[in-house]
Parts: sequence; C-alpha cells; structure tokens
Amino acid sequence: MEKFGKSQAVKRTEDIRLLTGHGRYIDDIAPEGALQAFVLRAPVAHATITTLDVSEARQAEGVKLVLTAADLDEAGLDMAMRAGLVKNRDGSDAAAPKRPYLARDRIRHVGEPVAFVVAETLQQAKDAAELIELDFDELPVHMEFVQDTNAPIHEEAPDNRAYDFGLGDEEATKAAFDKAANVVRLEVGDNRVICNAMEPRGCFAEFDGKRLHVAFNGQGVWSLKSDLAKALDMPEEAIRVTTPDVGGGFGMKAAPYPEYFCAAHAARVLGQPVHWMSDRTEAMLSDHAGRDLVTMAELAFDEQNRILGYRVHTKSNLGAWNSQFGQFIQSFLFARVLTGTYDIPAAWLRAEGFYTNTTQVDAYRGAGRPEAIYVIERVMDRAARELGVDPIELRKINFIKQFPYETVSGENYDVGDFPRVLDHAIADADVAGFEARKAESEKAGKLRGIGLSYYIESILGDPSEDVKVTFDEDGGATIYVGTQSNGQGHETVFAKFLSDQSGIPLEKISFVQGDSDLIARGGGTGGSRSVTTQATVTLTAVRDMVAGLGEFLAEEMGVDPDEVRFDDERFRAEGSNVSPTMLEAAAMAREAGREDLLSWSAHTAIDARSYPNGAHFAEVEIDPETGVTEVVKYTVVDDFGNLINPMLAEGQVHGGVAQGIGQAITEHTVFDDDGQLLTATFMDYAMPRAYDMPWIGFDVEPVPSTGNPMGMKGCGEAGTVGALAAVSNAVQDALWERGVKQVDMPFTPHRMWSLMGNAGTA
Ligand code: SMO
Repeated sequence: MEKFGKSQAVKRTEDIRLLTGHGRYIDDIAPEGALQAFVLRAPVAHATITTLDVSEARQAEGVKLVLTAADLDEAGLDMAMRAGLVKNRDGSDAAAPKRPYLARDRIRHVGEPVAFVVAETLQQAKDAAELIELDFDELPVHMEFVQDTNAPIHEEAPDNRAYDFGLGDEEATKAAFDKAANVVRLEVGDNRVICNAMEPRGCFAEFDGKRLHVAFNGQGVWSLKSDLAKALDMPEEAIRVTTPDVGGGFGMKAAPYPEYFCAAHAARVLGQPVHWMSDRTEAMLSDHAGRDLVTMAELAFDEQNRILGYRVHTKSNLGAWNSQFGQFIQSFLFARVLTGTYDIPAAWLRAEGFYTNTTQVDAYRGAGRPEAIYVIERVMDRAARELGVDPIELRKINFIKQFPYETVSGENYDVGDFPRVLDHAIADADVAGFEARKAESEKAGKLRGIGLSYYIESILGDPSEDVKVTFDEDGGATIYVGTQSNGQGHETVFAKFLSDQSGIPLEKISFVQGDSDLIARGGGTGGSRSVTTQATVTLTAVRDMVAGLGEFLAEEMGVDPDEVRFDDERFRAEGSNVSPTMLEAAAMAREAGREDLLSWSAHTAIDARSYPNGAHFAEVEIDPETGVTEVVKYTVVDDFGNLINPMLAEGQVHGGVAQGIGQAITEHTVFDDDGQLLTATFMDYAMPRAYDMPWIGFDVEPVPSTGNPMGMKGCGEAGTVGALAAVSNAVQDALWERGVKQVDMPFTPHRMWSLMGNAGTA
C-alpha cells in the first residue's frame, strides 16, 4: 500500500473563510464581557526605578487589578522566562540573567513591560495606567555591539557581552589562510527588522476555579503550557492552551512573552476572563525583532580558485535580555550552514552576542540560516569580482559534489545536486539575456545589476510530531495535528495528505489544531519542520489504521489478515465480494462495538533533518537621480525534494522572497542614541508593498531527501534565506563599475543616493 505523495496543487480550503473575513482570530474569540488588560511600558531605555506607585490606578474607575513585579513576586510566580543558552568557546557558560515578566527595579529597553492593568474596558485600563507614578534615574544607554563596562545592562555581563561562541578549527583555518594564493575579505551588515505580523500578538485567559485556559496566537501550544505550569506552579493537567487562526508568526510568535503569564495570573486571581491585545506600535516595541548583526568574513583561495579556508567573526545584538532562542540564532544556528553549499576543508566561526538597551532579537524566518547564507553568498560574490572569475563559475568550482558530505559544523548533507539546480536557474533567469536588458535600462537612465545567491538550509528542531485521526459518529473523520498554521495552509495540506493516503474524501475530513486538550503532544510550527514531520507521522497513523482495520475486516470476511489488501482506496481480499472504503470499514467497526478501532494516534521521532537548497537570481534597477532601487526580475529554482502541494510551496517561496526583499529594500529599524525607536509606526517603518514585488519565477529540481519516507525537504523559510544575498549582490553589481565597493542593506533611496554621492559620481 505504498502510496506516496501525489503532488497535487489543491487550492486552500481555508481561503474562502480567511479571505471573506470569517477567520477567527484571538480578538474574535475572546469571551464576551472579558476584562481588558493594558500594559504600561518603559518610556526610556535604561534607568533605575525609584518610584512605582500604582495605588491611585488601583482606585480608578473600572479597575480590577494592577500588577507590578512586586505583586508577582509576592504571589510566588517563578518569573524567570525560558531562554536557551550557549557555551562560550572556552567552555564556560554564557550570561544568564533572569528575565522577569515585569520590570523589577530596573528598566532595560523602551517598551519593557512595567505594570499590567486590568479593567472592565480597555479605555479604563489605559486611563488608570496614566495614574501610575513611575519615577526613575536614567542610566547610560548602551546601543553598540561592543564590550563596554561603562554601561552594564546586567550584573551577569559586566561588559555587556553575553557569549563568545566558537565553532570549527581555528588553527587549521589559520594554516589554510597562511598558504592561500588569494584572500578575500568583506564586512557585511545584516540590518535589524521588525517582524510586523499582520495580526499583532494577543491572548486571553480564563479560570473556572480548577482549570486555567490560555488562548494565544502562537506557533504551538505545548511549550507555553509547560511554561505556564512552571510559572504558576500548577499541574500541567490543570492547564489548557489553545490557538485559533493566526495572522502570521514568522518565528516571532514562537516565543513565550510576559503578557501571557500576566493575563493568566490575573484571570486566576480574579476568576474572570482577561483579554490582552497588542496594538501596532506596542508590537514594534515589544515583539522580538530579527537579524541585527555585523560580520567580518574572509575566504582563502588556492591558485585554481578553490576555497581553502573560511573565517567568520560575527557580532550580534541580543537586545536587553536573552529571549527564547536569542543566544542560539547567530551562533549555533548560524553555524549549521556556515559554509553553505561549498566544499570548505577548514572553517572557523567566532560569534559574539551583546546586550543592548533594545528589544530582544529572536527567531525571524530562517533564524540564523539566512544570516549565515547572507554572509557566505556576499563574500563569494566579492571573491568572484576580486579574482576576476564569473560568479557562477566560482560557485561551480567550489560546490560540494560528493554526497553524503559532512560539513565543518557537523551537518551531514545526505543528497544534493547543486550544479543541476543552478543550471536550471540560469536558464529560467535568462542570464544570457542580461546584457541586453542592462542596455535597455541604461537607455532609460537606470543602473541595472544581477545577483546570484545559492542557499542551503538545515532543517533542525524537535524531530518528533504527533497526530490523531478519529472516525466520527457523523460518518466522517477528524485529523488532529501538533503543528500550528500561522496562515500557511496546514488545514488544506494535512487534510489532503490524509485523504490521499487513506482514500477518505477530503470533504469528509475535519481539521483540528492548536488545542492542548485534544492531542497529547506536538512540536508546533517553526524551522520549516511542519510538512516533513506532520506528513511523516500521518503516514504512520494511516499504516496503523490500515493494519488494524484490515485485521478486523479479515474476521468479517472470513480470511487471514494477511490476505486483506488496501489499494485503490478500498480494502479487498481474494474470494470476498466485500470491499469497504476506509470510512465504511470504520462504520463496520463502530457497529461491531470496536471503539478501539475508531481513534488512531501516532508519534514519530524521525531525524527529519533535510537540506533544501536552491538558486536565486535577482535583477535590480537603480535610479541614480532618486536613489530608488527596484527589484525588476526574480527567479528561483529550488530543490525541495518531493512536494506534497507544489502550489503552496510556491506560495511559501513568494512570501519568503517578499520578506527578503522587504529587508533588503524598504525595512529599516532606527533607534536614536537614547534607545528610542524612531520607526515605531508604519509611517516610519516601510513594509514592502505589492508594487515593490516583481513577478517571481519559480521551479523545482527535486533531489529527494533520504531523511524521511516521503523524501521531502522543508520549504517554509527558504525564500527568505536565498533572497537577501541575491538582491544585495545585484545592487553591488549595479554599483561596482561606479566605484561603490561596500553596500549594506537596506537599500533605501537615501542610502543609495549617498552611496553614489560618496563615490563621487552622482
Ligand atoms: S524563524 Mo521560525 O518559526 O524557525
């Protein structure tokens, strides 16, 4: 009954609902009459709190509760937010200051939560927050990614450095550089971006005297459930966490945030539902940001332009506190694909993370992998220019060609065919026609450049996932998944996958996600893991179901169990004229009182690691008069292994590329020297618009992964991973002849104009 992916581009069943305004988001499902919460946030970046007096606010009209750190301490909450820590290269531990839900004695970034006000209406909560007396002594503000003992943010890190991580072989890399014929160096900046999910964060909490229910718009319910149990000192069984429709997550919504704990505690204290919803500026101040690092990268080449060694020193901004994955992203996860798709015998990564008086930086579509690929693809491009080799040729010379291949960071690339994928992209992008297009652009007074980026991703994360399939009284089936759609189309993909594998008609399948009471476990969504893990575990459940129902049917048919086959969507046995479908077989089992055959749970722990990779070609046009940069042509060819819904994979690539173009061209996060965010509204922070997007050509060149039975590779983040360097290399190409040799995102009109001006030619 092997019946693997059918590669059908079914349209998204959830789209009618979502596109006609019938999505049910957190704000739509908060209980009628819930109390409303408002968070008083720090107005300055760094200060010692001298007075925090909430007595007047507590007396204000409609106010039910005002929480400060002192109240949470008094209530015995364990206020240490979960944060992954890395080891320093000398073996010691990274700094681990304990981040409270509400600022305790000290303010460390603008927007840090200080008090949580709960009232009958939101306006009352806001009015009461105005009555809170907050006084402080300002401290020197630290904004640079450097060691500095003058403005320490945490006692645990007196020089503001959180970690000094190392990976690879420093000595061997040095030896490689010593014998190099050529060395190419480039400093690369990776600008800070604000996630700006379409739906800001929000939650509500309710407590019935026994059980606590917290609903929030996250990327998975189980980790928050265990965090809440620990923080509130409640047994896990007493907590239910749910997630409704979610309007975008992108890694930012994967983390626990203080407001969820405050709302939960408030609901427990008050015995009434408490609802909190972020507004847009609040989101820009308090959601985890992305990227924000600078890297010095060096490549050593031999006479034949083969890479001998790669040395990288990156310095990244963690914000004011360690967040969930903050320390991991620009160190451990960066290291995963440090050397990209190239055969590099010796490499050394040094990654330092610094605290600054800014909002935390955490996962943002790709989490460390886009950052690493950005660096290697930028410096490869620079190397091609300095060595006088075609950038395509230089990549082909250095591509890994033998598989499996173990990288210096310990990744085991199982399969791949990078030259084949690149050749396909060269044809699709019509690289041969570039000079003619450039001449056309020049006629119109524009500079044109082309840029290539060849990315690889390493799909990591918890390899286990859960599924449950039930046969229901109404004659249909329900699939309960452990992953969580943030808008990617899981409802379609996983129901369709079950349908393809089991023959159950799609319209008979209901879909359930995001409820910790309805499925035992689940890893949630992140790191491009969902399709690989969820499809694999569903396959297991279907196999169990076929075996279990087959055995039952054998009795009914009067044959041996091994004579029952399941193919062409029916159970059959030689000599029997009974040939039920899966749903008919389940109905027979129900009739026979075999409840045990009506619910199928499976848990799979595969090493779901896979290595999606592909080529991006971007072409930009720059107007030297205005400095406006437009991405005018874009082509992607990906190796995603086998796809189960190519249309949705293409949608993921489009969205990912759009996110990358946004970072490269329009998005710019600006703080002033005092740590005030100057780009805290959409008037000042430019998200990419539809008209900033070119048509994106997309095709695939599949080399199936050996890491999972379906041969799939994760595709959710790949578009972003490839896009940053493709666009930047295109901009560099356009400006190189004008003498501009250092370009850094974002390529806003102002920056471009001054770059060209500085080169003395504009
Ligand atoms: S940045 Mo993602 O949710 O791994």
